[in-house]
Amino acid sequence: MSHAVCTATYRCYDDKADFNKKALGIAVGLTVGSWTDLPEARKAEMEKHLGRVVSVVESGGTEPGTRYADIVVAYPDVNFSRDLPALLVTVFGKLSMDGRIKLLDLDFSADFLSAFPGPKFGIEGVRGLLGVHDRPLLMSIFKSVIGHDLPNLREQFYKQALGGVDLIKDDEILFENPLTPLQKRVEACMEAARQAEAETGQKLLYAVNLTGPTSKLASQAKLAIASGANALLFNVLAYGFDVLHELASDPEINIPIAAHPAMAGAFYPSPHYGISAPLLLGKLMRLAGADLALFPSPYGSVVMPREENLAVQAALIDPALPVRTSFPVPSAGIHPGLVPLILRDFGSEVVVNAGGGIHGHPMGTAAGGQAFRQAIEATLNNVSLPEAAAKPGNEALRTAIDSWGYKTP
Ligand code: 1AE
Repeated sequence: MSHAVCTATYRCYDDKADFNKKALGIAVGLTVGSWTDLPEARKAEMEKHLGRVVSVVESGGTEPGTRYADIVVAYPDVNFSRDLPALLVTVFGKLSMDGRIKLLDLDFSADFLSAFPGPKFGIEGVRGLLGVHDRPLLMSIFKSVIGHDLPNLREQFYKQALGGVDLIKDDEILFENPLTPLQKRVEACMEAARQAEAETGQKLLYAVNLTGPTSKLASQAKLAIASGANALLFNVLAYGFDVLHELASDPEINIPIAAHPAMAGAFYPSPHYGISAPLLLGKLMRLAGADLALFPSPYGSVVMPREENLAVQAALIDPALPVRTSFPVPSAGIHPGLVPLILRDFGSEVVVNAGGGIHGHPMGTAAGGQAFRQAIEATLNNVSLPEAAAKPGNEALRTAIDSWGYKTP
């Protein structure tokens, strides 16, 4: 009789190991513990709990450190509850500390997936809230937030909003603090958003950083909403995927959640250890309910290889996963001169996101946003950035590319 399973794909490096034996050790060791020593009657009872090796594909050379195998193991659903902590501890709990092994991917049974509503808004929902359907979105990140008071933050917000951005997010290092407490921060920033909208006619979402002890997060989120918040930022990896899942599943938290990747570097960059970027920052973020998922780009200051980056994007929008898509937000060190590369790689379903690339604009913060919007418009119209920058009215873009340069795809 076949049972529902979730499968894990690992890459295991070892110069000498018998990889088939290693795979069997994982499948048995992480499920029933031991198999051959069991009496026949017990084997029959335990069969439904037994992990199975699906495949072992060996690769690499004879040079030391290059021999590896990709191992796929199926884990019976009956062994774990329908939550990510249970699945992650099953497939990569103790194993994550046992030699050079990296978790590359997870595939979930339909029954396991049924416990996950995924993002409440996703790409379409976020676009719907903003009323923008025909271009990539633009997000601006607050910079210089610690030690600033409310009037200062409000002014920064207003200038960002005047630049034509669609979203503004808190910096991830802005926590609950006496100068700009959550409720007052939301009230001040949303007031600035209304003031800017009266001038620009443009709606925007403000993703306020949801912080503090886990037990208070849901009530803080509801307080933010009651104060007028229309989006949240959340440092998912510091809290765990299950916390995002709880927040995203709460019917009263009915605003988009942007997932920040802080701490992800502790998990994905090694070829030998941790969890792959597409799984960590793509599939799991989406399953747990991220409406927008931030991750490093291949072009900016914190760099992820392009192939890996596109695999993160693919996981966020893969139609095979039966939940809404998450907006890909390649980030860190982005400036207007990189827009053609971002749009080449991500198409239109992307949020262009910048902090320093907006606030550091020589003509000021509002011009920083305008330069990005001009770069996006030019690229969508197949106009090169230097050509667009030479046009009347595009001084902001001209100054940006004079400052930071530009890249042609
Ligand atoms: C990968 C996350 C990027 C981020 O949160 C951030 O603050 C970027 O700032 P800039 O654009 O590098 O200044």
